[in-house]
Amino acid sequence: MATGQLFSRTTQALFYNYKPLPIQRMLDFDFLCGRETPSVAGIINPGAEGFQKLFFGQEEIAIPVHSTIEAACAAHPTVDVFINFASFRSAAASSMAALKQPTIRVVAIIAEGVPESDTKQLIAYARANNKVVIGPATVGGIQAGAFKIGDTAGTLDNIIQCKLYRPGSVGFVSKSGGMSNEMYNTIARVTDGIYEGIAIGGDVFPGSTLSDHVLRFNNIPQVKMMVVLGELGGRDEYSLVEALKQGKVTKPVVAWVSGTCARLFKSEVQFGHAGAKSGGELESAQAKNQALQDAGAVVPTSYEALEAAIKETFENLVEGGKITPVKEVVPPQIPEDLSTAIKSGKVRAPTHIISTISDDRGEEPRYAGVPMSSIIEQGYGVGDVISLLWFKRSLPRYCTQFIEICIMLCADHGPCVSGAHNTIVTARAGKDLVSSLVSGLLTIGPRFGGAIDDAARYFKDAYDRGLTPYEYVEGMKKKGIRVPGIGHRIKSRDNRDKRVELLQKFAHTHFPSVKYMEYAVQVENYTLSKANNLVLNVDGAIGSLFLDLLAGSGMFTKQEIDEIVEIGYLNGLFVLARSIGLIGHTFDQKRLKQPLYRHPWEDVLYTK
Ligand code: Q5B
Repeated sequence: MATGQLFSRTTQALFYNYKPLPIQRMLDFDFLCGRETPSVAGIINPGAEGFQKLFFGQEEIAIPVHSTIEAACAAHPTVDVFINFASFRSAAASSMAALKQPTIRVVAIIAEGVPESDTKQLIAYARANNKVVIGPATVGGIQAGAFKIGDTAGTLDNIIQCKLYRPGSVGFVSKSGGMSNEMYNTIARVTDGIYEGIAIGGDVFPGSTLSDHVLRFNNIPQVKMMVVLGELGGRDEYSLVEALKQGKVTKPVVAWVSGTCARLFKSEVQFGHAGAKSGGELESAQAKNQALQDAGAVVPTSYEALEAAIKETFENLVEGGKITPVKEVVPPQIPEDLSTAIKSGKVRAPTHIISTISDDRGEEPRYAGVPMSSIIEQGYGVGDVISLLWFKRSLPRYCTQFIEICIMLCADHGPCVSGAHNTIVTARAGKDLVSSLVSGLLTIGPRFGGAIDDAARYFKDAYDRGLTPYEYVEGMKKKGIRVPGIGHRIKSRDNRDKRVELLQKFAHTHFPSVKYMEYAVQVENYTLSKANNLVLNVDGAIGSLFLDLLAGSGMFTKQEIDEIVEIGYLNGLFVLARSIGLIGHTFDQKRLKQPLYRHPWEDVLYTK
């Protein structure tokens, strides 16, 4: 293993697998330490590329996302740390790929459950190539005031409490990540704090060992003493014992091997980590503690006494002039996330959107308060769903049936109408479904299909004001406005529109009143006296009948009816209905493999 510093205030890492939380925690730590550059230079998200927005202090930054380890390393040649958040299934392969990159020096593997045979290969490769593996099954490590791996040291509050935003004099190494959090706290209480802390992970074969890190700390001038937290099981601690005996460790070491309670159990005990099981006597916590003490480490009598032992060792170094405790600094305040602040009730923020018709936040979506399961279980139809989402209420069955009839009758009117023509031409130009659909929809307007709202507006105004059909039609003529809902290209007195007849028949049977429709028929009688094709068309029939529905159902106030007419809800019926046909025309053209449409020259009058 390389000796000396693993990290610095300028170290940058590549983060494997997109995990927003630990990355944000690293960036928040950077800000707390006053780093100038973010410690995460790039993210590797297999198969995805682009940028991820995250916060660096108060500022939003875009971190590049790469789809492969090779691409990420090529794009960030100065990055030498690889933080691997892959699952146990892919952690070994991705770690090996990272180790093989010439620029990568340190690989931290977070996953638990990496096969031991795979880890052994990683260790062998790292040793042979002078690289460092931290983990697997680790939270990572931290160099106080400089660089932090993923979730190491927990929340920002904990990091501040443990003074990890600035370097102290203690090098700490432990097997357990959870216990290292506890120890950061203990060490901050009784010393000037951590210089560097590493959790090597609880597997039987850790990528780097306790003694690897102690020997490395021994070479770092800023580290004045070491604290080691081992655990029962395995023989890792004995390599530290050897190093101590051989005089390779020149700085004071305070050590404790936890798991002394294992002897209270009658049979072999397996603790949380894969490697933490009581094996033979040599692997017991007692034996390892004794060996460490014999080799010269300061070993307390219990875990409870560890804090006092660290304190005493530190104070001796201060007294001996070997440590000048660091000057305290006040870390900057990390801006709180808006969502967290709102949750805690500290701030309020205005919303940017207001919505009243549906809600997808609960267990199931709701349309105007009605849960999806009721919609299905109670046999709601499309008309009911339209009632809920457009009118925000459940309408009586005859009303929703009327809506459904409108949708069915207007779904299509052959390939020759404006909308279908446009859709067909677009589909034949090779465009996709949505383009073909909207190109047809865009023709819906005052002349084609989109006269329903105006028909309702003008019929209502004329009827409510008591105008005779003559006064109404002639008044419109004076204003130069065609009567909306009247007239058709192919329908006439002698070739009535069947759709209009069907709508009228339904309304006569089910509606309490059809006064607006009857007025529209009187208007039609008058316009037919002018020209044969000035019939009440499908738009006029729907417009006038919807006025009857609104007024006669008793479900709407006068004010609400005025608003519906004023806003113009009713063209929506044609838009919705005709979308069905236009989609059909798109599929039809594609199915028939129709070529690009070109209008024939003979059908164009070329003139000057
Ligand atoms: N004249 C629909 O016109 C059409 C008059 C009028 C007073 C009128 C026309 C019109 C109002 C809008 C309307 C919905 C453009 C129609 C639909 C869906 C569809 C379509 C499909 C489907 C037809 C000849 C003479 C002129 C005009 C006069 C015409 N309409 N006067 N009020 N409303 N209607 N649209 O046949 O003296 O010669 O100058 O704008 O309700 O879109 O199937 O095709 O399901 O897809 O082209 O059913 O009526 O008649 O323009 O040559 O006019 O009649 O002023 O008089 P035409 P034009 P003059 S349903």
